[in-house]
Amino acid sequence: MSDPFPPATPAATSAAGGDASPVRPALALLIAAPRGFCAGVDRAIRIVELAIEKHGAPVYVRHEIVHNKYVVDSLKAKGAIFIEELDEVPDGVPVVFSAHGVPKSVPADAEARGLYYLDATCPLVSKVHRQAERLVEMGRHILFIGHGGHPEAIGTFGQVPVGGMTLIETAAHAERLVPADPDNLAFLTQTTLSVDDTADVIAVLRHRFPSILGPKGEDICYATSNRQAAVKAIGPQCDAMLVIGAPNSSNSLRLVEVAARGGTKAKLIQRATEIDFEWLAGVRTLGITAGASAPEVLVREVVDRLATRFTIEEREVESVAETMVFKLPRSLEAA
Ligand code: 0CH
Ligand code: SF4
Repeated sequence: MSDPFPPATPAATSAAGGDASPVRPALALLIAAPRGFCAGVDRAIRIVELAIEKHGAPVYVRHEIVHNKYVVDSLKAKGAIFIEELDEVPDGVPVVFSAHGVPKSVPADAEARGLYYLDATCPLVSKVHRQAERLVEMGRHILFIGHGGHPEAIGTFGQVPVGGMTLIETAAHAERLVPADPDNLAFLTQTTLSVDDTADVIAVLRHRFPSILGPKGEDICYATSNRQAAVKAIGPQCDAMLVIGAPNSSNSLRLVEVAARGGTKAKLIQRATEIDFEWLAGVRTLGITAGASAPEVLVREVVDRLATRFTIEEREVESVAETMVFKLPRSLEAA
């Protein structure tokens, strides 16, 4: 493995007459870019903040606005209250739906109750919802490639009538699927999947069901694929990789997998306090990245804690520049 940085000089300080500070070993940090917040996460968090500014606290949020405890706790401190189901929202209080999207029944129930709601579903998730509707109108049965139980999968299933969609989680599952009408299929995907695994599943589906309709590639979003590409770009130069993100964050977990499959041992951590220094023994070059729901402040926190034990040299490696920004809902534009 090549060392991308010159040998570090010991961090020992020598105040007049020398001092006994311990020598900190060298650690090169390769920090992936892009990493961290995507346009959909930025927008979703902003919607909650603006809703609180405009309507006053409390504002209810259905499900974690994005899968990150630090973000959720910061919004709680500003006046957000997080709940899982709409029936936990009192009458007369605004409610925001999370970035992952909701089944159609959720806004319908809110309207039935006369609740004011704001939908923070990422526009790229909403786009998949609209595709699902169109495919159902065309009479196609949809195979949804995604993770069972994930809120995005639940939200997308909730766009079509019961029985109109089948979940496919793996290529092996796609191999053994026996659809009722193999000539009348379509597929869609979750936005935060592994690019490589999803390509395998789609290859099986296209081979087995040549008339299947689907997006050109898949529905994995730009942010998910860019973050995975950035990990692939630095992985071979790293002895280990830390991914900052939450255990329930699909896109963050995929970054750990991508690094590990590339041969770099990788660990998901939520905060700097979770750094395992024993695990870092012998590591000279450490990769760092963050899932789309992890704020940059947590990356800095991790680097700062590493700097208490190592002589750090950090370098950001950008594999692609991101410029995506999503518009806010009209009702909040002037807030
Ligand atoms: O990666 P998942 O979908 O679990 O969600 P997250 O960690 O909250 O990241 C933001 C993506 C939200 C919807 O695509
Ligand atoms: Fe949107 Fe992709 Fe970000 Fe999800 S990860 S919020 S789909 S941009």
